[in-house]
This record gives sequence, C-alpha cells and structure tokens, in this order.
Amino acid sequence: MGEFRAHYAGFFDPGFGTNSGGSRAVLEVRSRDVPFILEHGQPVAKLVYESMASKPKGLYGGKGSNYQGQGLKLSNGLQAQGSLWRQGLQLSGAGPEIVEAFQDLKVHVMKLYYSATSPYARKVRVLIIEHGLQEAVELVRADPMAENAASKIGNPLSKVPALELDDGAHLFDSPVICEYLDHQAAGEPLLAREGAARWAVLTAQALGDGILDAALSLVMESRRPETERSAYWQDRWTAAIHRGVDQIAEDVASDREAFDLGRIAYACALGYLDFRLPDLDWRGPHPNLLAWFEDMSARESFALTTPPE
Ligand SMILES: N[C@@H](CCC(=O)N[C@@H](CS)C(=O)NCC(=O)O)C(=O)O
Repeated sequence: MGEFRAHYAGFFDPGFGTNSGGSRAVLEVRSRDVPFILEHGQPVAKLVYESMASKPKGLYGGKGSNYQGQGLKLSNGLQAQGSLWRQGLQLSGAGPEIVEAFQDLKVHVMKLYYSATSPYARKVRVLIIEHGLQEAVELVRADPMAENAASKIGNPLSKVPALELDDGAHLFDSPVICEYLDHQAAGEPLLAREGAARWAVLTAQALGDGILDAALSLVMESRRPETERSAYWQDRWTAAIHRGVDQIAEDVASDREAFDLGRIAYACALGYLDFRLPDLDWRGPHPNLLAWFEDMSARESFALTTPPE
C-alpha cells in the first residue's frame, strides 16, 4: 500500500551525531496515494555501518549543521498534507479509532506574519528555529503600518507578529504564539509546562517584552516633533529599561547556562536596544552580560534573525 524509504540521502555523513547529546536518526516513511499503518515493533529498515575509504577532511557536525542535535519533527510531505491526510484516512474507510489515533498528530501548515525589524517577531522566529519548525511555519513579510494591514495580518490591532493556523484561526500576540508553537514542537519545551519554572520563564519573558515596550515607545517618541515629546515619559521609559537590564544581568549571573523562552526574550530585548537605541549604554554597567549576549547572538537562531541594517 505504501513505500518505505530510508532518508533520501540514504547515508549518514561522517561526524553526524558526534555533538554533545548525540542526534536522532530519522527514517522517513512515505505513502503513495493512500494512508497506511505501521505496526508497533515492525522492522522497517536495517542500519549498516561501513568503514570510510579514507579519513574525511572534516566532520559533518563541525559545520554547525541544522540537523545536528535537531528534535523530532514531521517531514515536509506530512506537514504540507496533514489535513488532507487525515481526511484521506476517513475517506479510505479507516475505523473511527484509527482516525482518532491520528487526531493528535501535530500537523499544521502555519503562516507567521512578521516584519524583519520587529523584536517581538524575532522572539517567535528564534523559537521556530530552535525547535526546528521552519518547515511547518511559512514566514510572510507584513508591514503593520500599511493600509488595511490589520485584515491581512489577521490582528485587529494591526501589529506583528500574528500566526495563522491551518484552519484559518489567527493567534497573537508574541507570548501566545510562542506558547502555541512550543506545544507543537517535539523537542524539549522552551516554556516549562508547569511548576515554578513556568512562572519564572513567563515573568522573564514579560520583562524582556516590557523592555521592548519601553524601548519602542522611546523610538516612537523620538520620531515626533521635538516640541511634542514628553521628557517625563522619556525619562520614565529609560529608567524602566535600565532597571530591566539590571534584572536581566542578575538572572543571567545566577544561571548562565539556562536557555528557554525567557532567555530568548532577554537577548531579543538587548538586541533591539543595540539596533534602535545604540546610545543607551546597557553594556557599561554590566560588563558580565556582554559575553552571555555574544554567545546568544552567535546561535544560528539569532544570527539568522538579526534585524537588517
Ligand atoms: N505585545 C505585542 C507587541 C507587538 C508590536 O507592538 N509590534 C509592533 C512591531 S515591533 C507593531 O506591529 N506595531 C504596529 C503598531 O503598533 O501599530 C507582541 O508581543 O506581539
């Protein structure tokens, strides 16, 4: 009824899985025109190890491959055909228990409306890359200030980011989208599902986002005629940013290795200060934060989402 294929490349490159923690090997299984069922424990492939003919010049993992250390996710074909596939199951006469068993399969074709300079959208894009969800989410550039942008984006507030699901529903704002996508991902959650860690990460995200809110207000204020600007509010937003960065520095000093949605929000906030408010010196009082920020910025997810000049 169907067709099995070892991953289309058919082999592992030398060095695959040599990163810390190893990597998962995935067998892609593709049906032709009809759905089919695998029995639990059914042998489907055989892995043969062979010696190299000569010593390789470099190892696969050394090049920072996207696949190295990636969590499990659905293949392109399944992501694109998910809903049709479920309908196909019903049409082909599969019993209700089988159809139900596939209901939980996390198959979505989603659209993220974003702008390349939005730090809130960057937070979501970083999470997408960290979770290896790039193929499940199509990125759609949108200018929230354009006429009729609200209906295109699917957010009456006409703000980005907004996420369109495969059933046409729209989710916003960025914390909601991040939580939704975190639930879709197969890997380690970036937002703890429960307990004290969950509230700590949500609060950290609120701090990062709050710094962004204050920074964005300062940027908007600076674009108004000088006579219309409020010194009182500018001072208040600036003070909030400095206190916020103090808190970030304290949190990072207490646990430098943590990596979660809160830390992503922190790094996006500092990145936005550099991008839009370069004269606001957050580094001066926090030399220790610098190395952490550089490490975060060097991650593929941050490098790929750096705002344009
Ligand atoms: N709280 C929102 C903030 C989103 C936001 O303010 N986005 C900005 C771009 S950085 C925007 O779309 N602004 C357009 C507007 O305010 O009209 C979130 O976290 O998603």
